[in-house]
Amino acid sequence: QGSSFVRSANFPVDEQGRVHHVGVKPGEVANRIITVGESNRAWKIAENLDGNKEDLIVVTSTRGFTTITGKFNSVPISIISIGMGTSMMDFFVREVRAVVEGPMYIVRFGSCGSLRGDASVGALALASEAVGCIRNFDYFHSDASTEEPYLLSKPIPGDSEFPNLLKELASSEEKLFSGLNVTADSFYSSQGRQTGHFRDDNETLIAKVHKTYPNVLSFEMETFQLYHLAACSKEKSIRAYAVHMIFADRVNDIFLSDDLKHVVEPRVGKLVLQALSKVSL
Ligand code: R1P
Repeated sequence: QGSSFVRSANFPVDEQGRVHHVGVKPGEVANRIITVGESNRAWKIAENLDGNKEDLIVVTSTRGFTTITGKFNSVPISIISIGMGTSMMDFFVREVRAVVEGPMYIVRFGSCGSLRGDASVGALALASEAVGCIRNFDYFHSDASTEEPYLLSKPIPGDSEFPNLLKELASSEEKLFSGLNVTADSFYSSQGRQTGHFRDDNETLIAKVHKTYPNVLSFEMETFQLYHLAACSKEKSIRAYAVHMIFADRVNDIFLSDDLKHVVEPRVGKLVLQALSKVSL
């Protein structure tokens, strides 16, 4: 005997109103959200929430999303880990928008590579604006292609309220840099990494990025999708910003040590919570 509940193919939710991939339903997500890549990072930030772990609403989905909702200094906040890439950001923003009422403020707290020699590992890269960088599949279709192997979009700005609050609240310990973020559709080819095994034709990509956008600061894999969807949200119901810990110094070829990560991540996670709890909604 099947259930009489009919699930729409257009925007599937289950009998309880849970969205198909993130797995949350109305009432389980706050209007202020910190999104991260790793569930470990989400739990570290959640340690700062009011009360005990048992007071939190926690939803884990089989598609790799973890949502933790509670309060920080009595302000409702959700921390959501989404994994990696623009597809996961798209699932997250669209499905969570569908279950939250009213205006939303989404802050991505991620990691990135730095394209500026003075902004090295352990520092913070604020994404004042973001562009998309995609592998141009048609270029690789034929050897005689006249196309460019990688395409860069136009920039989209982040909201200004969160970074101003973050700068006000940050201690002198934080090394803050602000600049353009490039959101790539691969950790490897479209971030100019040389890996062998595949034809990537990306040897000049980083130089092209610098030439096109002299204020470039960071490379990562989600922020442009977040800024793009915020800009396309009807009645501008979503405002968004991204702050990244620099894990990879691409200029000097240095990767963050685990020891430094374990110091920076919880410290900045708390700072992000403090700033997000103060944004106007
Ligand atoms: C790649 O290692 C991942 O790390 C960065 C990239 O954007 C990509 O998701 O961000 P997160 O640390 O937030 O996952």
